[in-house]
Amino acid sequence: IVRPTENGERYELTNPTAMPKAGAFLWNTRMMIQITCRGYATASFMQPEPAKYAYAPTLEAKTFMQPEQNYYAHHPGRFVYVKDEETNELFSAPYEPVRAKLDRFEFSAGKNDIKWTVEKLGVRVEMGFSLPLHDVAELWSISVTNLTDRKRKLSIYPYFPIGYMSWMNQEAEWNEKVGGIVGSSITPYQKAEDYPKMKYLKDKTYFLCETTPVAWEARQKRFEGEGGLHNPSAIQEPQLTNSDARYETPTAAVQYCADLKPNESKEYRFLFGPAYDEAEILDMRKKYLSQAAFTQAAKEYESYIQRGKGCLEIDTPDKELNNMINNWLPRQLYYHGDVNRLTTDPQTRNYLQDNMGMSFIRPEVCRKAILTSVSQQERNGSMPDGILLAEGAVLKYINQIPHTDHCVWLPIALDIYLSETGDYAFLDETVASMYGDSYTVFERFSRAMDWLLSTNARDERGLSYIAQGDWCDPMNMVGPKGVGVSGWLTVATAYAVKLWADICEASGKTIIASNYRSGADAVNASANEHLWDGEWYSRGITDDGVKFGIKDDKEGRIWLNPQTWSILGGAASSDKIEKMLPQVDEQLTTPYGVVMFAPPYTAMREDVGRVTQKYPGQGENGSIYNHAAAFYAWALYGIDEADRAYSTLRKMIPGPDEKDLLQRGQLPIFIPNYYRGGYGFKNLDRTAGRSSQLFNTGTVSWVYRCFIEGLCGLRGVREGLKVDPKMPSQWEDMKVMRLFRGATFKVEIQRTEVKNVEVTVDGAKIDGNIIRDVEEGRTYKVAVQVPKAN
Ligand code: CEZ
Repeated sequence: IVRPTENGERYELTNPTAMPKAGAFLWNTRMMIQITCRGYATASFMQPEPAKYAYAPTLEAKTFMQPEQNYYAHHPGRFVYVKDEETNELFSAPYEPVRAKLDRFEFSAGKNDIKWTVEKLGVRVEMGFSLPLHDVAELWSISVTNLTDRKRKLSIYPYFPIGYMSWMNQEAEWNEKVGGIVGSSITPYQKAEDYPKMKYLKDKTYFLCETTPVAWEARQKRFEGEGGLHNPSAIQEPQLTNSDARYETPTAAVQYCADLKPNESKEYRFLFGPAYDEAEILDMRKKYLSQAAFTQAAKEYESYIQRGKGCLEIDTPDKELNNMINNWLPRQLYYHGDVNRLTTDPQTRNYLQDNMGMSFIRPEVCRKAILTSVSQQERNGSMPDGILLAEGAVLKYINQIPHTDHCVWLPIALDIYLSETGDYAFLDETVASMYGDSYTVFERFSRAMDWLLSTNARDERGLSYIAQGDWCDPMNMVGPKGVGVSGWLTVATAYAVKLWADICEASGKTIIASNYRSGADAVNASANEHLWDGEWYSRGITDDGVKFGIKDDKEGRIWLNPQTWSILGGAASSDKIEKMLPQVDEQLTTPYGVVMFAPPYTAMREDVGRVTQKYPGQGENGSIYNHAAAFYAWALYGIDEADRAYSTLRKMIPGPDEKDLLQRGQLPIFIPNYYRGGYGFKNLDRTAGRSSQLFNTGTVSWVYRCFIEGLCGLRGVREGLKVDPKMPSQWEDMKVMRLFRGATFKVEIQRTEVKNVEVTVDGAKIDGNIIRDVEEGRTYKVAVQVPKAN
C-alpha cells in the first residue's frame, strides 16, 4: 500500500482507509499546510503571528500544532464531488466527504507538490497542488477524465469549506469582479490598543476559479442542507443556488457541467488563500491563476526546495534508509531552518537546534541564528526562554515558564557550525544585545557557560537547578521552589562546557580551555556523587530532596536523557556505560524505538509535574520521543556503538514492512516528534508505535548529523574532513557522496582485513584519517577501508 516512486522522490499510498491520518506537508517562506491522504487540511500563515484562512466550523482554540490531530467530517479540507447526471451517483475525491468505495486511489506525496488520482464510476479525478514561493496561496488543479467509451454527463463540484471565520463579523459571496467566492471577516479582539495591529490583517479568504462555474454556494448551511456532507442537499438539485452567507458560516462550493466524450478530460485551476482586500485578490489572480503562471510558480518552488538539498547522498544496503536520507530528511530540516515552525518566538532550544542542522545545507542560516540568539542574551549571561523573531513579538505560552537549560544548546549549535565551515573568525565578531551591552561571540559564549557553572544555576552540591523545566518542557514541578535539580541538566552542563572547552582549544585559547575543562570535571564529579543509582543515572532531585528516576520508582524508573548525556559529557566512565546500556536495551528499547523513560506514569506525581499527567505513552510521558532517541544515537556513535546507534535511528523511519507502516500510520517522508510508547503494557500495547504525525521536531538536525558524522563518519574538523565511518556490523560496504566546504567527496567504504581505518585519496593513501586543506570546487575520490566487524 505504500511505495516509493521516481527514485524515492515521491511516496504513494494506495488506500485511503489503511492509514487515515497519513499525509504530507508543503511550506513556503510565509505559510505551511499539512494535508491528509483523505483531503483534510490544516494550513496557517504568518502575518506576523500565525493565522488561518480555512477554519473549523466552530470556534477554535489558538495553540501550537498538535500531535495526532483529529479529523472529523467538517474538518477543513479540499474536496471535489463528482455527480453522474444520468444516474445521480455521487463520489468525492480524494476520498472525503462521501467516502465512497473507490476503484483506484493514489495519494502521491512529492517534495514540491501533492497529488491524488482517484477513479470511480468510470471517471478519473486528478487533484494536485503546490505553493508559490513568497505569497500565501494554494495553487490547485483538478482534472476530470471520462474513462469509458461512451459520452458522459457529469457535474463537478470543487468544495473548499471556509469555516467559522469570526464571531464578530463574517460573510461570503460570489464576487464577479475577482471571479470567485470571497469570505470576509474581522479577527476578534478585545483591547482598543490592539486595533492598529488588527486593522491590516488579511481577514478575507478567497477561492478563485480560472473557469467561471455555472453556479455556486457561499453559505455552508445551504450547500449541506439536510443531506449532510456525505450527500449535500444542494448537490441533489440540478444546480447550486448561488447562495451568500450573512453572518452565517461561509463556504466555497462551485459547480461545473462537463459533457465528456470517451477519453476526454477537463482541467480546472483554482487559487485558495487569504487577502487584505479586493485589490490584493485581483493581484493574486493576475499573478497566478493561469496554466503558464502555475508552471512558472512550480518551477520557482522546485528550485527553492532544491536549494534545501542536503550535503549527503548515501547508497547503502538499506534502500528505504537511502530514500529517507537522500530525499526527505534534508527537506524536513530545511523546513525547520527556514520557517522556525511558523512562530515569532521559538523556544531558544528549538531555535538553536532547528537552525544548527542548516549548517549542512546553508551554513549562513545557522550563523545568523546564533548571532540572533546571543543578541538576546540576558545581562547575567543566561539565555531567555524564547528568541523574538519579529518586531512586536513577545514571549508566549511555554516561554513564560522558566526553563533552565537554554544555554546548553549554544555550544552544541556552534560546534556543528564550526565543524562544517571552519569559520573560527566568527568567534571574534562583536554582538550588541537588545540590552545595549556589547561582547564578541566568544565572550558571549563564555558568559553563557559561566552562568551554567555559576551558583545562579547550581546548588551547593554542584547540581543544576531545574526551576519549572529543562529540555523536558512539562517537567514543571520538580523545582518550582528553586531547590530541585535536574540530573539531565547537570550532565548536559558538563557536555556543553566541555564542547566549549574544545572550541576554545581549537581556537588556540589553551588556558581558557583548560579552565572550562576543570569546570566540566567538577560538574561530572557532582553528578557521580549524587546522581548515580547503581546501574544508571537518576533524573533529578525534587524541591523536597526526593531522588527520582531510580530503581525504587514504580513509574518513571529509568530515563534515557541522563544516560545519554552522561556519555556525551563524560560523567559516565566505561564501567558505568557498561552497566547502563543493557538497562536501556532491556527497559527502554521497543520495536518502534527507544522510549524516553519507562514505565510511563499512570497518575499525577506532584513533585515531578505535568509530564506525568500526559496520557501514558503519549508525548513526553514515555513515548518514543525521537528527539531524545536522536541524542542517544549521537552519544552511541561517540563510543563506537554502531549497531545500537543504527538500530535506534532506523526505527525512527516507518516501514519498510507493511505491518510496521500500518501500526505507525505514517508515510516515511518525515520523522515525527514521537511514536507512542507503552509497548508490552496492558491497555497501551494496541497503540504503541503510532505516529504523532507532527513534523515539527528538534530531532531532524541530530539525526542528519548522526548519519553524516556518525554512520558515514565524515565530520569536519578545523584542518579538514575527518573520516571514520561506523557501519552497522551486518554491512560490508557503502557509497557516499558528501559536499563539504565547497568540495565534493565521492567515498567508497569497504570492510577489509585492516586494523584501523585507512583512507586513500585519489589513489594515494594518506597519513591518518583527516583529509587536509580541502579545496573548494574540487572532487575527491576517496576509498576507505574499515576493519571487519567482530
Ligand atoms: O514541545 C517540545 C518543545 O518544543 O517538547 C520538547 C522540548 O524539548 C521542546 O523544546 C520536550 O519536552 O507539554 C508541552 O508543552 C510539550 O513540551 C510540548 O509542547 C512539546 C510538543 O512536542 C510541541 O511540539
